[in-house]
Amino acid sequence: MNNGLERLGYSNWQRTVSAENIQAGFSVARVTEVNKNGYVVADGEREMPAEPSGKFLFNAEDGADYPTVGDWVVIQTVDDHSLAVVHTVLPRKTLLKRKQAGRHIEFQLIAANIDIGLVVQSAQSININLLDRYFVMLHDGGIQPIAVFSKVDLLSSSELEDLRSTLSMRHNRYVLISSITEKGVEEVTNLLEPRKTYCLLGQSGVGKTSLLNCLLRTNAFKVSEVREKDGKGRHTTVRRQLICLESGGIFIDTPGMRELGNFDIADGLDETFEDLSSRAQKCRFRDCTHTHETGCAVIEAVENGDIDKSRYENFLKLKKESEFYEMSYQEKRKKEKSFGKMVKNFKKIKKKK
Ligand SMILES: Nc1nc2c(ncn2[C@@H]2O[C@H](COP(=O)(O)OP(=O)(O)OP(=O)(O)O)[C@@H](O)[C@H]2O)c(=O)[nH]1
Ligand SMILES: [Mg+2]
Ligand SMILES: [Zn+2]
Repeated sequence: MNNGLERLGYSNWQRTVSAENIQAGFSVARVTEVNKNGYVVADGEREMPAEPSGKFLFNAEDGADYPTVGDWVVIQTVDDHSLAVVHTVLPRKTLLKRKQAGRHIEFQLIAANIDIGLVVQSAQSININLLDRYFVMLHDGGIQPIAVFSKVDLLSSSELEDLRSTLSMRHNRYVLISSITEKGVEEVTNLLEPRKTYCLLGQSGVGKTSLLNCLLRTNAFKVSEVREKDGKGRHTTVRRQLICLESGGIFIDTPGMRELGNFDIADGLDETFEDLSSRAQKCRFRDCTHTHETGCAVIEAVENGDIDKSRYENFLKLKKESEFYEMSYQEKRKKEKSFGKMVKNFKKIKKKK
């Protein structure tokens, strides 16, 4: 195997699971970019545009079959390496996707073969519940999450202290950074492991690309102001791209997501809310929903202040949502109305308390 592929993150695991898919005359490459015209792949020596073979297109059944950034693919190069034809997407170690609501439940692929997800939020407007959603999504996909709070240069020292104490109530791993003063950037650099793939996630304008530029020590990638008035701020990063750092870490920058969409998250829930799920084992009833039951160890912990109330509420919300999306589309349609009612009732109960 060539060293170039290793530098792009080709691991022993990948090599083992891919062996039977690679025939003589074909080679392996990684998808480094998805843009509106197609793909770009890298084989460790060169980068080239790529397109799926006719057979590939014929066999692809849904969106998840197509290559996404971070994928390892089997290619054949043509015209003296000026183009790669993609024949197969190799088995994925992890896949980051979100569900799009619609007639059929469809997935939008975000990136593949990510080891660590960096969820970026501006320290000025932290949304812990949204952060929990990202963590659940990442855990569910077998990806290790780290929270990055950016733009700390915009906080006063007392605001920074408040932020630290809010975060101490949570169980998330986090870093505070500023791409302007470079505070915390070294901490991020020290976290990075060579040949591991990192993905920058988070809403538009939070400073994902700015952080990447800091890590790269360049201004290679375009960043721009958020349009404050309507909060819409065009997406500056419009392609998903994979970039290798000198330190050996591999980064995928993504366009900001305005919404996370809905996702199937049962497994990720337990990991993200490990403090709650470990208590839940002490509930009197095995099928305890932790909403009203007597002998519920979770409610008890919330009441005596061991578990943050808003954290508990977000857990319940995400749990309901995950159960809801496990149902088939037909069932979903039927239950849509009663689900709405349920949420309303839940809110009423909360108000009464
Ligand atoms: N004060 C301050 N501004 C920052 C910092 N990081 C980024 N910004 C600014 O925030 C704006 C958006 O930054 P980007 O890096 O383009 O944000 P992004 O998350 O990549 O946005 P999309 O590509 O649209 O998803 C730019 O004007 C940056 O200069 C920071 O640490 N401090
Ligand atoms: Mg960007
Ligand atoms: Zn319980």
